[in-house]
Amino acid sequence: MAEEKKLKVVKVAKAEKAPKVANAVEASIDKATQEMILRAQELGIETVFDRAVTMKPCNIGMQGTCCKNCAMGPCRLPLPKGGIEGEDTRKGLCGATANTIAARNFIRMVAGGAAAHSDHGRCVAEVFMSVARKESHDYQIKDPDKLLRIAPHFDVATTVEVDGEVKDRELDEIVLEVAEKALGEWGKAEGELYYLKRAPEALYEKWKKYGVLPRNIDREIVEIMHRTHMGVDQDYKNLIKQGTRAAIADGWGGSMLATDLQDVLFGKPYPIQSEANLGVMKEDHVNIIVHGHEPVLSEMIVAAVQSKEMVEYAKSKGAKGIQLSGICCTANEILQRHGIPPAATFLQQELAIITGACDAMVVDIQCIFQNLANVAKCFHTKLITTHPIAKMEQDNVIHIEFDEHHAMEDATRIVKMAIDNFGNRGAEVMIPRHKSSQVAGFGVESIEYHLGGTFRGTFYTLNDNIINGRIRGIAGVVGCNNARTRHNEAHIQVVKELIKNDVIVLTTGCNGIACAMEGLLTPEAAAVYCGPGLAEVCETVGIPPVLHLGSCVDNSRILLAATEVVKAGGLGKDISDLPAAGSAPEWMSEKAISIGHYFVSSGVYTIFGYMMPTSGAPVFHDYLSKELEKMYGGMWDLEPDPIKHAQKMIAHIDKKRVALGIDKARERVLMDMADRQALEA
Ligand code: SF4
Ligand code: MSK
Repeated sequence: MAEEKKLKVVKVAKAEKAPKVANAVEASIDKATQEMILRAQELGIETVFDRAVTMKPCNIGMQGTCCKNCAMGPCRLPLPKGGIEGEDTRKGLCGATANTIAARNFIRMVAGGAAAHSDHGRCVAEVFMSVARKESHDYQIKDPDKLLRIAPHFDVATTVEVDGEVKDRELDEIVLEVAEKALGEWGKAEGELYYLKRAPEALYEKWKKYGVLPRNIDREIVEIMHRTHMGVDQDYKNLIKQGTRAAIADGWGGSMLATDLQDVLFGKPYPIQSEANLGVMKEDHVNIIVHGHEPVLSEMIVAAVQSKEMVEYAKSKGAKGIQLSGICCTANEILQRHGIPPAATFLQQELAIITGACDAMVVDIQCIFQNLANVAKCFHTKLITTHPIAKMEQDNVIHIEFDEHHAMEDATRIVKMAIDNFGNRGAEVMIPRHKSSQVAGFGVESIEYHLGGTFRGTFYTLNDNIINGRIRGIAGVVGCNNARTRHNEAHIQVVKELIKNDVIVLTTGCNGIACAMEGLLTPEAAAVYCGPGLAEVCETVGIPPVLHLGSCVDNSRILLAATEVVKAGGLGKDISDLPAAGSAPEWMSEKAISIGHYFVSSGVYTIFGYMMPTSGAPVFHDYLSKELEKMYGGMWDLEPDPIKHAQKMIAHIDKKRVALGIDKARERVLMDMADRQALEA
């Protein structure tokens, strides 16, 4: 009924004036997305792609120079046409300069991103604590090995001396002590974050020298909100210093804690085969889609859909089974650990419902369009919010608040609701046939295993191949889609250009899903898309040229992988010495800014596509690149053109190869320990 009503309304509207809609081919490079944009338009259902045509962004906001931090504003300081000549006299009512305003806005974005990642981490730490206290019976410690790996970083002993004999400590004791220390990271009164010492020593010393060692996670975020309040910090250098401290608290704190504790609870990822794109949905199955970021509930949903009871129940309702898939980083979490296929990137979320085959979409936190509720109204889809901090105002949205104390019960209720809804589908289901195979599930440990082997158990082989030039360098390409740019185009062009030039790519987030949709996450892709050196390494070891490391919080895995490369030797003493670069070609979220800034502060050349929200304050904008590079060795850069973007990364990688004296090494040189020591000296 709802669909009929909607269609009628649109027909009337069309007769009066055809609404402006997106051109499907210009909106996305992906065939499934193009088909579904046209399908949505045929049904008269508006999507983000159409709204991007009808609503233009604010130019001054894009430049980062609109301040609304008090009721005397908003004060808008656009860059004059032709740029600034002479002194920059622009100021807000209070006298705030363009640099102050842009820096305040920028670090508020860092605060937003760091808060999102870290609050996610806090939720995981709370579940971890409930497991440690044996208050939650649906979760267990699945990966004691990972627990033992992280415990020493919290100064938690894993052995104990009894009568002069060293014995393994009880696991329960270790879990509880790690849980207490981990939870303390959000609000401890003294000291600094434990994990900072996991960084290369040279990097830790830089942070210390510049006074940016985070004290606790919450404090750094709160301090940003204080400093950016009207009339407080009015020096862009001092403002960005606090932005740096909060970003480090995200990357080496909240995000890294989220990743580690999730690995301990749910198991660390190992390479696993799967598929990607809307074509993973099945017409004759109950389709449940989980969307958002936290794996705490989705882990339970994975268990529930695989239970014999639920599968039988689905069959009793006429379905052949249950197809679980994901969107955004909840998808990446369950992909990495269970091989559950991602159905969609960020920009395809509405399209998943428009297939008409989504029986339930279960959302948790972050990157969820409120318009999902409007789209769901046109279909039978149950849209279920599950998190107390993320509800929707529309009356068709069901809220089932998830609680770790009865996790399996909540998950089963949700799965049952989806099964009961299977019979309510309308006649017109259209699932695009497109999907691709992928091998995902990489992490620091599995890279170590694949590229180092069990004998060495380190990153030596990777380093050797970088030193001998088969692998030119390492790139972290991550981040969102943005409806202001053609969906997936920059992601794919940047990655293809990098691997063509022998740069191995580590991916997370929606870039990972985009690469999977394009078929770049298979070992076979090496022969098709890579330069000869990288192709040879991938073929020998049997890995894809693009390694999927997981979700947004798993960018912390990239930091640790880079640290392992430093430790393995031969490539300098710090992350900033490595032939490495970071990129977010289609970024959109505040989390991307926080990630970008902790990459930069960790010594990584980091380039964004689309735009930087600092361009209206040229002095501050320059400071983010030139001055930060002098301090931390990493810098911000911007390049919207994907090929030039990748080329800038390669130029940086080559610059580092020259500095390391490995620029001429294109022939394979087998290094023995003496060679390595000579290089390290
Ligand atoms: Fe304007 Fe200053 Fe108020 Fe910002 S804080 S809105 S620049 S008066
Ligand atoms: S989901 S933050 S759109 S990567 Fe992590 Fe994708 Fe960006 Fe959300």
